[in-house]
Amino acid sequence: MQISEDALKQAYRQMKTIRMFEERLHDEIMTGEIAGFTHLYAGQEAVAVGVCEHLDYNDTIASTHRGHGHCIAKGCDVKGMMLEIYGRANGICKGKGGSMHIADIEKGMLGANGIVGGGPPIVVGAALAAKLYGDGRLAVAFSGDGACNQGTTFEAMNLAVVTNAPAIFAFENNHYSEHTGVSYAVGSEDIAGRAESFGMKAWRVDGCDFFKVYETMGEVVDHVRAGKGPAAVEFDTERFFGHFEGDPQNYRGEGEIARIRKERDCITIFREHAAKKKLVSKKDLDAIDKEVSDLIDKSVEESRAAAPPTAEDVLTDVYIDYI
Ligand SMILES: Cc1ncc(C[n+]2csc(CCOP(=O)(O)OP(=O)(O)O)c2C)c(N)n1
Repeated sequence: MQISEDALKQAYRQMKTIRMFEERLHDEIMTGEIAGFTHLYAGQEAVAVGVCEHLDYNDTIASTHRGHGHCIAKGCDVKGMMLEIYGRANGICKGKGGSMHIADIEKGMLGANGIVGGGPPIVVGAALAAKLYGDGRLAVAFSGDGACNQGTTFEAMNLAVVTNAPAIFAFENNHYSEHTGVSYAVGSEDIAGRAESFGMKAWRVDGCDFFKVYETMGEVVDHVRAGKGPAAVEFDTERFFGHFEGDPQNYRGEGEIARIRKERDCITIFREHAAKKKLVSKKDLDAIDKEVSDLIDKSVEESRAAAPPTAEDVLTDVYIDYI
């Protein structure tokens, strides 16, 4: 696998930013200062980063209700995101989207989405536009194991195949849809196999290992950019927090969270692999931790001090013009 030391450091920086952003949010939400629903992505960082490291600035992604990781991995401004989650007027969506609806069209981040299964149709539209313009862009839909059961996802996969659209369906199988286990909710449990049955090539990979995700995504992106049609990847991953903040997680097995945090933490796996193969020094990784921690501290400080939108602001940005 070809990846430079700088690119590895950047990938680690992104994963660590997602982790610290979310751990901090987990604490800050308890203060009552943040309104609305928040779904944390922590545990799944290797997927967002391993996918987005292969994307160009002009490629597009669509996210889910668990969108912070995808936004950060696609290059959205971290302070702007924190301001947004605090509902501030200078947030990335002027404080009107909150945690679940962060979008940054400039960065190719077409939006987090409160509608489960909402991303795949959007991404097929973006992929078809890219095909029409012939500009070589591709589009990625992140979806959960729950979203793989939605009719919108089936229709999107079928349309992508029949139109040979440059779309990638990235299924993050974290084993739960809200509080329902995948063994109960997903018939056959073979999500990649479902995608294959629509006529596209599909891969399965351990989503907790950045190196495996990165390597697999290299093949997937090459396949799609070469015009060989859409593709799907099923990532076996883990959700460290509850479905939403405040979820008591009674449905999880005894010791399950402690076990996945010990054995399946993508940050630990990254550090161990980097040390074993002598890819990046511990000193450099520790320096990144410090840099990210300072950024998160500042973003929370600024968000607390910033002003919310005014009553008049409610009437602006109701519609937007994409052209
Ligand atoms: C169309 C629709 N149906 C139901 C819901 C309620 N809902 C919100 S999140 C969720 C579970 C999604 O599970 P999954 O796709 O596996 O994503 P994860 O939460 O595991 O990241 C459901 C059913 C919704 N938001 N939209």
